[in-house]
Amino acid sequence: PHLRTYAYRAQNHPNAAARLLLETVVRKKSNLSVSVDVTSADDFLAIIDAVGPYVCLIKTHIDIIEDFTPGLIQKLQALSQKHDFLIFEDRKFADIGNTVALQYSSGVYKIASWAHITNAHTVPGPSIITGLASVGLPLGRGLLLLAEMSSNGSLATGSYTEEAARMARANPNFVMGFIAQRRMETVGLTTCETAGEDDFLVLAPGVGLESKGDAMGQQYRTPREVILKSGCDIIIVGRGVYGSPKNLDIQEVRNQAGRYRTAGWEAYEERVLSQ
Ligand code: UP6
Repeated sequence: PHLRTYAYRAQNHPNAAARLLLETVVRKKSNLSVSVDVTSADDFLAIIDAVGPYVCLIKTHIDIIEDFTPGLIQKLQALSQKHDFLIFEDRKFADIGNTVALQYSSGVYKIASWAHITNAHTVPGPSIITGLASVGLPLGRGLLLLAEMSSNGSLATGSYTEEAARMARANPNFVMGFIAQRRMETVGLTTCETAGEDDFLVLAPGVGLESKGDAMGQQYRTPREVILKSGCDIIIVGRGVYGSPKNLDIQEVRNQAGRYRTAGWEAYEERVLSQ
């Protein structure tokens, strides 16, 4: 699927949130998702307003905001309308089906009511998908499975990654793709199986143009390595765009978002043309 255009894939995807995301990518010529990992609501909104024109998707960790109020979600949704992007809450669910259904629908954050996309670890097994789908599928939401992680020493490798790929293939209506570092179509297939027609989007974190990593095990690759060489679909960039939240320079945030958007899009065009 990654050899096809985003526009073609938008027309054929079985998941509603994936279709919306691919349509947004095409409209905005952007495969950039900015991860807004700051703890103040004002900084959160200022960064999103600045990068909004350059992104297809804003990724949140809503539980790190110190001064969260439900009004923040209304402001986030207003920015999503203003700038035409989707919202991905990077919740990384990891419990039994009944518990994740409650965590997804209820509590302070009511994630399912505003996040088009969320994600889950596969460690509990397929029942985590059943639990989340019971809430998200009727709302037209999409789920990403964490098949790999960008951090050094990650245990999500080998047969764990293969099982994640199989779990997605068994649930292609709600599972729209993966958090991973490469394509997953052929991962975990037995020798007599061939890759099906399923189109799973691969969203890749661990992307930076300058730095190779941080002091806590994060590892970065360039947009070109991620999109062109590894065949991923969306680059997720956090600190590469906004630097240190301690000295936010909004004009610089805007410039960096533009720079990552261009790098991601040129790598995609090169990928499509190379076929
Ligand atoms: N993230 C990773 N690696 C993964 C999965 N998720 O970095 O395998 C998330 C982090 C963070 C963002 O939780 O929100 O992506 C990366 O931020 P950074 O670009 O500032 O390193």
